[in-house]
Amino acid sequence: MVATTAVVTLVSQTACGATRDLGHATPEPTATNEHSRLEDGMVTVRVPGGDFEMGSTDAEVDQALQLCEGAYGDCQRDWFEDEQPAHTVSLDTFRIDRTEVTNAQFAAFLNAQSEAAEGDLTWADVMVDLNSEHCRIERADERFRAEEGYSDHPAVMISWYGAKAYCAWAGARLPTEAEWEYAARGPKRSVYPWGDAFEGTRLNSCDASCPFEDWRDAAYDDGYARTAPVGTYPDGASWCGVLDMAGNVWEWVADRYGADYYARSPRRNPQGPDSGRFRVQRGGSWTATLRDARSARRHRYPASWQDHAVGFRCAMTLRRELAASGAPPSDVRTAVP
Ligand SMILES: [Ca+2]
Ligand SMILES: [Ca+2]
Repeated sequence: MVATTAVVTLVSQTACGATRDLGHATPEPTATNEHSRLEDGMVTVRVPGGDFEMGSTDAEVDQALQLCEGAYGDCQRDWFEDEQPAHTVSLDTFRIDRTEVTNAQFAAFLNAQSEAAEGDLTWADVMVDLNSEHCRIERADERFRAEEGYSDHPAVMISWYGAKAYCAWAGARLPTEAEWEYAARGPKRSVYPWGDAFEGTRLNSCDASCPFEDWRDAAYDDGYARTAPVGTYPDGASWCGVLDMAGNVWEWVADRYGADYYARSPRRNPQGPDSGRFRVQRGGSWTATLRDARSARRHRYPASWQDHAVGFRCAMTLRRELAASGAPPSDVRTAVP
């Protein structure tokens, strides 16, 4: 394990939402920094805290249903009703990874672990299914490495436990469900990270080349039948420059899934229900289409699930917020500025 936590190097400065015209309502520009995390080289983006309406209104659920009916037929309104009620959430400033975690990064994490056994399983087996044909991390000479040509593709076949352990190793944590949605939609609540209309060239979804004939969208060619290298679609950036929030791979977040949680969620920094065997994923993937790429869409699997369309990214608490939370001074000193 790496003892140093959250030490970052300043690599560039941009104005949040000010460097690109996405054709949708962009919040007032707020100064932000992009940092490269020492532990894994991941670029993180500062997301300024604030209030936003999380989830979907009745009208937005109706729109989601119409969208689904138009694309597929036979859709049900209750598929989207766990996005209700829309409710105000107040978030502290945080950092989130600009892209999904890659095979090369996850392989480096595995190489840093000791090989403690968990019954018949190694610790690596608990985190990632290396035997799956979909897993592009291989083992050679007692080392883990990305398969040739897949270093910069998102890591998949990772359980929620693997995602959580990776983020801890990197001096970070999984984003909460509220943080994820805020980083994707912003205070103006766009339907997709780039705006309110689906555009199949701004993400890697189940396009014309997708192997799933029953639901692929032949209207678009996004260039990838399966996963794409992270950051392939800069035009799909969210309001604060976060990439791949729609498509490529679904992303584990920290929260347990609660279909009715939005009705009782605390306003400030909600963390999800205290119990429940499912954890949430967000954002759709290369196996999914416009229905699942909506940034309010919620998906869930058991925490041990390992899937060819599910990966993750990490988030980080800032020093100022840690100090306000009453964290030990040692934690605060090593947090991100
Ligand atoms: Ca695709
Ligand atoms: Ca994604």
